[in-house]
Amino acid sequence: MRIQVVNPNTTESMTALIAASARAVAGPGTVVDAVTPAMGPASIESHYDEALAVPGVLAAIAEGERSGADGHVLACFGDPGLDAARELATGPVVGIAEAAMHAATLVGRGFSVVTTLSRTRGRAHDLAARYVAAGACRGVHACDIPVLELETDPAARKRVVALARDALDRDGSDVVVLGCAGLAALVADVADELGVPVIDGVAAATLLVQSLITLGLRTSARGEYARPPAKRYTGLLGGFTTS
Ligand code: 5HY
Repeated sequence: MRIQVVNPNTTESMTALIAASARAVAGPGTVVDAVTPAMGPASIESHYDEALAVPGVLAAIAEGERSGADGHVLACFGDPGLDAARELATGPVVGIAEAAMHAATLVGRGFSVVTTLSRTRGRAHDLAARYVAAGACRGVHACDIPVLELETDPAARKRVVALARDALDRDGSDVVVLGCAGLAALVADVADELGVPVIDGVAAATLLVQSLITLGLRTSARGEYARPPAKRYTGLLGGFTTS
């Protein structure tokens, strides 16, 4: 099977990190195609970034469909464009926040999210309210390291571990969810230091899509996720016109 893993931001080094996390868990019969959108923000740290990431994500989903992808992962913790992507896809589409939060509820009673900028905490709470039962997400905490500095900041690892430890104590939680695709490389460090399940959404989403495909499950084309109605789009979005 072929799983397309879309990095919704346009930073190639993050796409490479995401690809490594996905390929580390994918089964022997699974090919992971990691892609960077042709347009969009260098990183996603605000509602504005998230909105402007969606056209590039949808173009990547459409291209993946044309090239035979059996399913898709949206590898940004805001799950940008998830529902619209499901309207374009035949196979399953899973966001990394969605997968990580669901996985967290299967291995603990309450989880804490550790993410990047404080301003994105509200989005994580909104997604938790959509994906999991009330009370499952006990708190969202930000290390306030910009997404693109996670790879270069020598203090990132230490700060993320300390924040996760503090989050577990303050929230009374027993699982940590890493709230950024760029944190995937720290999953083992945080788990070893804290001795609790730590979940990287890239790996969780890759295996969830792989499992759904193995089960023969595709996105339902009946009702809300049916293909969008034919529409003319103008200006910069002219290329999205559907017939
Ligand atoms: C991500 N931004 O996973 C999110 C992290 C965030 O460019 N990739 C990004 O803070 O929402």
